[in-house]
Amino acid sequence: MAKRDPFAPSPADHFTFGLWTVGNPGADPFGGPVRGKHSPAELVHLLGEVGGVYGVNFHDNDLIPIDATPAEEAQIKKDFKKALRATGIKVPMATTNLFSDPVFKDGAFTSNDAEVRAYAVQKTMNAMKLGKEFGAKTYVFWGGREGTESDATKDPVVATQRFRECINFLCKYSISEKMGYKFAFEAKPNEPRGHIYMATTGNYLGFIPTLDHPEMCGVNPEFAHETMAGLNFVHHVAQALEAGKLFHIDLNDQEPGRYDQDFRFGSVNYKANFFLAKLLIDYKYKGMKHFDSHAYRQADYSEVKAFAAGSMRTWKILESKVEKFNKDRKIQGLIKKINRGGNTAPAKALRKFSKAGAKALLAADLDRTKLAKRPLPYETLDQLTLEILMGVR
Ligand code: GLT
Ligand code: MN
Ligand code: MN
Repeated sequence: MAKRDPFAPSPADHFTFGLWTVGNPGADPFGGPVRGKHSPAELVHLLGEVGGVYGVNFHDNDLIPIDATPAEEAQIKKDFKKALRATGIKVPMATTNLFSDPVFKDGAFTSNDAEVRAYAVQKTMNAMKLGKEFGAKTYVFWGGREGTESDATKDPVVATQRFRECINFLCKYSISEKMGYKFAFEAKPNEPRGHIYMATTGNYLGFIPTLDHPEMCGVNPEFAHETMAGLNFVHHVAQALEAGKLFHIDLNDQEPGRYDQDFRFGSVNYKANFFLAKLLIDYKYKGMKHFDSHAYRQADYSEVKAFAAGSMRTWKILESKVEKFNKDRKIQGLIKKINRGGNTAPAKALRKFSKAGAKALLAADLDRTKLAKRPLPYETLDQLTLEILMGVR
């Protein structure tokens, strides 16, 4: 019997792709499409052929072109449903395209034109209905056009208030229609706007508590987005996770300081993606792992399949490395050693404030010279991590 591939993905891994990811035709700002366009149903079959995929996500207009006739819409939905049935692939997430059409050239929910804002909300309401038709539970908001090139053009405080007004309305719409959506906000520092308002996941974590329904709102961080700005993505995800707000995640890769690359997951930053996998595994993240990336412009559709398979395989490989790291006695011994001092009286006093505890803490003998001399074997710890990643340990 052939040996089971330990890195083979399965639907239980909750890997998902977007119609816009595997269906990306390879256009960029300097050149047109290089791959022929596939229909939504064809893309579902492509994912079915890759194997192990749990779900496919879409923007309203990935599925139904913005100017489709009712007859065309009905046919597309019928074909898409048939492909989903044939492959067993689900639709866990949906979103709205609030960035491609010229109407959104100055933003959607933050546009200076109140009727453009109303149109953006109307388009989202229709897209939420479309998502529900296919069983989507998470609704993503990526405000790619919500920003400015020049701050002479828009008041940033007013923009935040407009954004809030639209989201509050849509939360209430989901509730009143019993849609049961969870909203997940996706930050990005720039591209396509010169400056996007909600630049980081942390911006959204600050914004969510100001909403009327914070309980149904969380975040959808994307690896490439914090990385573009030279920030540590893992730390952003950790803060969201700790706050119970990690509703969805976009996995891909990116070199800092470059254009929005959306490379295959794990293709650039092995180490950062290892620590991301470790974070999600250690803290038992149960949501979807969405690969928001596209194949190189040189790829044909057989290479697109290799790209999709590679994304999932890389996660599974990193998963096995996390297991190795967590079982490594030397590493775990060092981790135990560096997290020290927890059973001492001052540390205990710190855990819960009391007047007596504060008094005890003030009186505690904490010798800073001695504390500073305690060893921190971080060089060793990092080298051991590298050796696991390189497969020599
Ligand atoms: C677009 C963007 C992504 C978002 C998608 C959802 S659209 O491709 O670059 O990061 O997740 O709107
Ligand atoms: Mn991106
Ligand atoms: Mn994304």
